[in-house]
Amino acid sequence: KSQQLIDLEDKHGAHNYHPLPVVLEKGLGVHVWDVDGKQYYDFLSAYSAVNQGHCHPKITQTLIEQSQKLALTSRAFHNNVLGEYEKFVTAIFGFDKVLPMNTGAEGVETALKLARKWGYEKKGVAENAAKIVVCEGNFHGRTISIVSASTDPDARQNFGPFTPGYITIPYNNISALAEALKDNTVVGFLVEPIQGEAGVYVPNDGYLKTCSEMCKAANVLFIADEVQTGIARTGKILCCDHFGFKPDIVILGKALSGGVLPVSAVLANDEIMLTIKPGEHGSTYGGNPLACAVAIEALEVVIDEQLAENASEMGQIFRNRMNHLAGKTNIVTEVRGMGLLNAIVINENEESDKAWNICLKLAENGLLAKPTHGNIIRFAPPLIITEEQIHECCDIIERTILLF
Ligand code: IF1
Repeated sequence: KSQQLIDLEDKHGAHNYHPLPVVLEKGLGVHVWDVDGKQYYDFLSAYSAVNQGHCHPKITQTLIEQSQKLALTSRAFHNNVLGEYEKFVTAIFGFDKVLPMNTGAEGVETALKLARKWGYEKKGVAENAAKIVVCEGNFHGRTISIVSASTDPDARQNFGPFTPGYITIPYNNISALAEALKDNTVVGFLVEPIQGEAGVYVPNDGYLKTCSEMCKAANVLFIADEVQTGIARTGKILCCDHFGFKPDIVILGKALSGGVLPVSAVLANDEIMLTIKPGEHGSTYGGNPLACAVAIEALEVVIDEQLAENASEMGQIFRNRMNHLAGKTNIVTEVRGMGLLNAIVINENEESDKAWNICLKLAENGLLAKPTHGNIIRFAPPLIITEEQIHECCDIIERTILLF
């Protein structure tokens, strides 16, 4: 049955992904099941969108109830959920206002537009001269203006012409940012607190806070893309909270809805947010009642179930076990991450698809993970995982890797 379904995708669907040969049918909590009823631990969590676990009963219940009342009005009219959600989410993250969108990429595009708008109307940058500083190895989404900032050839190849106005600097490099900030047409610095797709690169402890201070001194907006690192994934509600500073703009997505429908958000204070006037930006589904109701519930679950604290504790156990494994085999050359956003680097000097083969074997042994950028395997389970489950999963990873 799996093969029949894979063949349907191959025949009738775009070939824009290369999935593992697993066909999933059911998900609940940390587990997913394939069409043959085989159970797996999900260590990808839909790229960190199901932090609360698959099909969380409270989130699903809210989805059902709201969808039977009012799902979509468009912003041509008010609705009774949007204001409640906006009050709730701005209080949790500590910003004056939120601009609700749908996908992470739309959130990033919105942040880019806000930074430019603020740059012209508040900083006084000459029209159409605004620049945004981005980092090598970034991943911020798949739209043309976002891949215009990418350094990944696969993300850019034959998608030009590209949007101008980016300055690219190395990640985790203070002096490179200092140099870029000398250009007074720079309006924003867009950065992932941890570079996820690049391979879970955690910057030096002082990097982000120092960048934030340098941006403030240069009257440049610090824009944190927390689409993947946010919502408790790294052990704090925002990854930036580990480093003791507040970004000027925060972009959220993925787990903001607990994985039941696309919900993203851009948070900022009035000076920045109010530069966009009625009719200057929006989206059909942005701020729809269904998304707002689900997002309130998804965030309440994160708080009530103390998922940030759990992510921090379980992540420490996970990295300790992976470092122990690295001591027993030369296949694992590095372990890195924060909270439950972790990765191991595979020593591929002999075979180039060893990480892929390890993931195939992990799937056979009941754990789903996928390599990112060749030899790096990202491990990101739902944040509800228990200590007993994390040890069972480390046993599976250890048993599998020691066979290679
Ligand atoms: C794919 C991974 C990639 C993101 C950050 C914005 C977005 C993402 C930091 C855009 C999305 C997803 C996209 C998905 C695979 C996954 C991903 F890092 F999470 F693994 F690609 F880098 N900012 N990341 O990570 O959000 O528009 O997708 O809602 O495109 O294959 P989106």
